[in-house]
Amino acid sequence: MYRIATKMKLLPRFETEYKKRHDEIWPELAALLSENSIVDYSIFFDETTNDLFATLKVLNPTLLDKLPEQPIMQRWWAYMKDIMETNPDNSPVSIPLKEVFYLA
Ligand code: RM4
Repeated sequence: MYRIATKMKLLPRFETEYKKRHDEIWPELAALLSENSIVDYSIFFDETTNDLFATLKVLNPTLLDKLPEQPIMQRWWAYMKDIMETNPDNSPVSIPLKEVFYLA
């Protein structure tokens, strides 16, 4: 089991819309994430900076390598790009965070 944390950035004034889209997450995207061994996936919002803090657990990290090329993932990123900071391939700008403390 691997734990991963990343930071993404929401564009200003889209908190409600971002939450709405995730409240209505596509069942096929949720299934894709599960199939790729992602569990306990949360995203928190920092309203002072517009940072999104994502934390998730992965049972098999090698599965993550192929996730960006999956058509559902590509469609989701294209759908989300109007409200997040994104890379030229539509993936969200995602900064990996280093763990400095863990208490099981
Ligand atoms: C986020 C972002 C991530 C995706 C989650 C479900 O806004 O697009 O890449 O894994 O949604």
